[in-house]
Amino acid sequence: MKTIFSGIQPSGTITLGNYIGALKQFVELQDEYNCYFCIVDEHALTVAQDRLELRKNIRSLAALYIAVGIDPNKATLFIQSEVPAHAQAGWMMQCVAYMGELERMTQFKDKSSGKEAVLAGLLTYPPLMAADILLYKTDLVPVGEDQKQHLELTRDLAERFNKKYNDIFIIPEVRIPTVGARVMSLQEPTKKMSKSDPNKKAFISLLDDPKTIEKKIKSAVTDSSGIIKYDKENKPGITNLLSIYSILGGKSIAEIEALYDGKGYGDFKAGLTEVVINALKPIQDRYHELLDSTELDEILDKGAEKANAEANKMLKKMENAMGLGRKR
Ligand code: ATP
Ligand code: LTN
Repeated sequence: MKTIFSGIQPSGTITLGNYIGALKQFVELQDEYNCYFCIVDEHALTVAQDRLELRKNIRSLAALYIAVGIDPNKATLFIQSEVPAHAQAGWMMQCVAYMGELERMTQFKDKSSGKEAVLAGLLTYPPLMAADILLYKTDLVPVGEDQKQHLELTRDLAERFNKKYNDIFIIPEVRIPTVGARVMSLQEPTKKMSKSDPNKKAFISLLDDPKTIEKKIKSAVTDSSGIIKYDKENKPGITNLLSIYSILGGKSIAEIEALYDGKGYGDFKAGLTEVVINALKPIQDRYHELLDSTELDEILDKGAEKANAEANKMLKKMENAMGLGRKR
């Protein structure tokens, strides 16, 4: 069985973007692959966090992974900081990466632009991500479109390490979904939907209640033509809503266009609201059952144990390759 690794930051409640771009594919892949799914809490430290909020978000994300359908008997779910090999290997990968290539990452440029104080970790984040992936001999990394550049860097770093030190890493492939790889902001449909967007109307969180979902969809930015048609260039708002409708409602874009032919945005938005609420209802029910359960702790304990065992093997190989410590 081939191995999959992917991670999500506990930097807020996950959005429809994270669900459609990442989580939904995880669920589909868990039968065919040996999967590691990680709550990358160390990555979340790259921007300011409130410690109580972070703790809450970590647990909430763990419950959501299970609530959307990750089966702990098939996949290994764990928290990054509970597997120290990640931080250790992350440091080693920082010593393989060049400043120039880190400064070229668009996520770094986006998140640092206009900020007075930028944490060093925001720049050195991709080598930690490379470590996450490489520790598990990962073959495939399912992510949304925005992570493609980080994956390319991971491959470069792995190849550089293999050449410079010892040929120990598998070079991972990226897997981007064919539809929904980039769900856009409801307020600025040319920007990706992001859970840390300060404007809460820009995203639908997986835990939003029906009233909130209705309000957010009502206020979603569209255009003035009044026609429900897929057109990325000229109608980015409607196009984004159509994609969400299609993926969550299980209808093709053409079917939805036909359904709302001659109708206005009001009808379309009401239909979409119903689709989103219905898709999220079972997830939210399961989430609330899990959140304070000991079942969730047991899943995370077991996950950390398995991940530690696997990651430590590769960490030893990395230390030996680089000449760290003593030979053991
Ligand atoms: P943040 O706002 O804190 O940067 P984020 O919402 O961008 O967070 P991440 O934790 O960085 O989310 O990403 C988790 C996964 O979700 C990644 O695989 C990422 O590619 C995917 N993803 C994030 N946003 C979107 C989006 N708008 N559309 C599709 N996939 C997305
Ligand atoms: N960088 C990713 C989160 C992330 C990740 C990973 C994704 C950290 N480590 C390893 C896949 C594999 C993000 O910001 N979405």
